[in-house]
Amino acid sequence: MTDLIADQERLRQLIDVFAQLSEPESGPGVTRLAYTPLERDAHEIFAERMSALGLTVWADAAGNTLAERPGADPALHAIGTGSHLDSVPNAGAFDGIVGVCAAMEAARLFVEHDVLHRHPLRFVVFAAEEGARFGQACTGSRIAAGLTGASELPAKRDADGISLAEAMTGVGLDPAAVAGARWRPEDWAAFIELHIEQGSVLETNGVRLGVVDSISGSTRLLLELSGRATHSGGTPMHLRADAMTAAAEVVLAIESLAGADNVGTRTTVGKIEAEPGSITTIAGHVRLWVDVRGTDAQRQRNTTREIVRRAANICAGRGIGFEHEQLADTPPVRLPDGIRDELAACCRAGGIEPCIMTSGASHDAQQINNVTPSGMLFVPSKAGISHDPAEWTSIEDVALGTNALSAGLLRLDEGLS
Ligand code: HGY
Ligand code: MN
Ligand code: MN
Repeated sequence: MTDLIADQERLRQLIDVFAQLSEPESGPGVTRLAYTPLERDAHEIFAERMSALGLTVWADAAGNTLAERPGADPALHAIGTGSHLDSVPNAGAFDGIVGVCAAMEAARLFVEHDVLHRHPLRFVVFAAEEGARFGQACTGSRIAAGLTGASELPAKRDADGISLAEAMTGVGLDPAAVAGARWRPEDWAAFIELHIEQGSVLETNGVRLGVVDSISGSTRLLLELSGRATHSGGTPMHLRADAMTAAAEVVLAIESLAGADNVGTRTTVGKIEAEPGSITTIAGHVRLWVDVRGTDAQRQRNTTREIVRRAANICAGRGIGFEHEQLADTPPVRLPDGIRDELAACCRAGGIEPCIMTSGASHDAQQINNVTPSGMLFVPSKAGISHDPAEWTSIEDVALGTNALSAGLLRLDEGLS
């Protein structure tokens, strides 16, 4: 790794600045959802700090914020790095934030040390990476990659019925203009992202840096089960159309489809809503949100199909109505060996043999890899916890990841034409 050493105290302060931006009265941890004023405030902090370093800063119609430091050879295409600043509800303070803070620290080091680089370097904050609010993950980077267009934005709605398009308009963006936010492959040479692992492989193996060679795909479903709401005391057991007990059987069937072999297919029902939600009324309507992850595209599709088939059969057997909607679908991706090997060499140059690994979580780099060759660096997550206030990574590991990131940018700058 170059002699550019990240400043741990600066990183700690920056992480704390973003961690303060959380919805009031939203409970423990950080809640800064996609396309909310708080997410825009976080992008504004990034923009101000990058402008203060003398970088050119702009935001696109998707709400992605980019900062560029020109290279010595303007004919060369940009090398980018970055991540996201939105969170799931009651999140930790590191998911996405670490990649943005590391990019900001790398930019600062390059400016303060007057580092020369040939390619333009772009530091990026993607909007709306989390799928928690609208079901679709990575909206900002999917728009940049041309995978999500303006026509899809009005249909995706949050729990309050607000559409993606309305939420974007509500924070001053123009959803109708997102085609203009699409990245042109010819403008880019590579993209790399630093992220917390959100699993426990690094910690379990005592390795402080990971290099990602593949990223799991994810499919998200909404299942609607319709029974009959009626009195819980007056209705004998054999005369019920109980949507809740049907849902319980469906949830366990979904879990069983991930299989004991755990080779990379993971199924989760993390959210359930029952109506009318009264202790003395049998549930007449239940909604389940399903998350299917897979490292094998065919198996991910088969698992999703089988979930729908099993759920329909269970409901039919119980006299319960069944409908389903696919909310999102992203295939797994294998990241290019060339970028992977360059990042691994950076880790080794810094004295660390990295763990070459799969990401169970989805990431912006997964989408951006459709535009330009992309790679990822991981730093450990304590006890593998993420999407929870207990999510934590040591500032020493954040700094180590930042050093690998800045070295990676300069190594790619040297090696790419
Ligand atoms: O859900 C995910 O995999 C990521 O945290 N967006
Ligand atoms: Mn993330
Ligand atoms: Mn996340």
